[in-house]
Amino acid sequence: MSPSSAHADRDEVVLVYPPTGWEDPGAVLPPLSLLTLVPPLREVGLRATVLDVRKDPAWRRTLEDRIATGRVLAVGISSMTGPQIHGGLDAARVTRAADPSVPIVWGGVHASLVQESTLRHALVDAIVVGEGDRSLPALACALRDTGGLAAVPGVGVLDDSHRPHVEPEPPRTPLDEMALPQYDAVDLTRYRSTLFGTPATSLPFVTSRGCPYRCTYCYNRVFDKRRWRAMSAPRARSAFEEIHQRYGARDIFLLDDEFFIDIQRVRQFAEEMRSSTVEFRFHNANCRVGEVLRFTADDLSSIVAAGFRQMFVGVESGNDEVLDRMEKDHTVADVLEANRRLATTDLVPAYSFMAGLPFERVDQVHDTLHLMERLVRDNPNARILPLSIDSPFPGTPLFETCLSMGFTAPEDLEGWTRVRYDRNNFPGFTADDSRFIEDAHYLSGFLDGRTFRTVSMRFAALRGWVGAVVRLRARHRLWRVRPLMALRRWLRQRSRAPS
Ligand code: B12
Repeated sequence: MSPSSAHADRDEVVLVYPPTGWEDPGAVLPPLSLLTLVPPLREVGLRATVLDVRKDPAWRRTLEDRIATGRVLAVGISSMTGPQIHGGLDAARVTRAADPSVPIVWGGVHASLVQESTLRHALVDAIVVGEGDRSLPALACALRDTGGLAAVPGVGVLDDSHRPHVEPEPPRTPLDEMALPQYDAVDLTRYRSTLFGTPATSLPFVTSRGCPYRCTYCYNRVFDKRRWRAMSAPRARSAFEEIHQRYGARDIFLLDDEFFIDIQRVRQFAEEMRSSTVEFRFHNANCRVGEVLRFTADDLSSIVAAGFRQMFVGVESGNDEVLDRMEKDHTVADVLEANRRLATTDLVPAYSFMAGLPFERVDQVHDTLHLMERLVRDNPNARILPLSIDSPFPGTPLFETCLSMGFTAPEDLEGWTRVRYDRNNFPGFTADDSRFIEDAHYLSGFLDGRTFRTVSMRFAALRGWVGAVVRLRARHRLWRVRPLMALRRWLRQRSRAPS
């Protein structure tokens, strides 16, 4: 559809967060992407309703009811690449059926990275590319005042000749000038998330956006174009104090792509937080290996004193050749050294890894599992996140490599729903190698003997024991026979077989 008449009588935007395909019961974070967009919409006199499909079993009815009021200017859908698009399409279908005159706007990382095929889908009227904080209110005002979306910064539409047209993005708002996310736009009592072992009352927050580094697989190469901007330390402190005052939260789940880029800001932040009257705890801040090595012993102590608990450290591979091709700018020796330094502190490093890159050999995946075991051995505090299986994102150098090595990109939005993060996406591997990578994804979830998520929760009671076996095999690279995986496949087959 193409909206054409102004809607001065409409004043509401409905924002939908579809299931991500990775919902552990009791471990779902409030949808920060959308809660962030509520205040800027309010600032221009509009109302925003946030509909989190993961937490509202009656979401279809809620969406239909909102649309039936006749006040909805647009329905906005957020999506990452992969299974989340599927739920986004469901919400778009409900919207279209309820009132075909309500424009459907897609935003978030997928629409920003894969613009053309998103725009060409019949259930997409417009996309917002990059951050929505300025573009979405501008888009909604344009719909209200003119009914058209022709020249809204950061907004893409199909032009009259059916060609995609995307207006350049507006300048990004300095983070110190942004309002707090509107957390109570959802029912916070429904989010007692213990995702990654974080306390259930944690609220998610970002103090910076983007990242200047060059990892060849990362969405940031396109989304933030390697730019990084951050809230000042004093503003971060006042934001956290405001969060505590309004919502009572002291546990913060930090979602910055990389929190520690500016060491001066880190030092100032630590200072600010130490003098705050509220004792905050910061969970899961992302940190590069190189940043850990840059910290002095004093830095590490002040980071702990500031309230940092578990940190995510992106290791990605246990093989230098692979790390080099990922342009990670660290080596396996750096990882071991960073781990040794972290072992002297109370910080809990949760290390993340990837596999299934098109140029990767299976023995290099063995190296990664080997390194996981070594990290836990050197630092019993260390936790291992389940190995992620690479999914190439358009616009990244890795995507080009994948194409040149036989990967065929999905042609349409439906095709992108089938990208998986627990299955090998690259056709160059043999069936055996693919199976090994998928097994490694599963088994790595047990490696630290504690495990974070459902990949292994079915065997939760056995995790200590299974973890010990997985560590032994990782250490000695004993992967030829994988009885746990054989058992798992057999059980799956049995449960699928007709009785
Ligand atoms: C939290 C998070 C999650 C949560 C889900 C979110 C939630 N609320 O529960 C969980 C942990 C479940 C999750 C899962 C996954 N995630 Co995730 N996640 C994140 C993370 C760390 C933060 C998201 C966030 O809140 N950012 C802060 C907000 C303010 O920024 P934002 O989301 O970009 O939103 C802005 C714009 O995008 C835009 N916008 C967003 N939505 C909309 C909607 C409309 C209508 C408009 C107009 C604008 C708009 O406006 C917002 C404000 O400016 C990001 C990385 C990051 N730092 O952003 C990765 C990230 C989004 N995740 C990613 C991925 C790939 C995944 C997975 C799909 C795979 C994986 N291995 O992790 C899984 C799902 C697994 C599966 N299906 O098998 C990728 C997405 C890449 C892509 N091409 O889409 C990211 C970028 C991480 C990365 N570096 O690769 N994730």
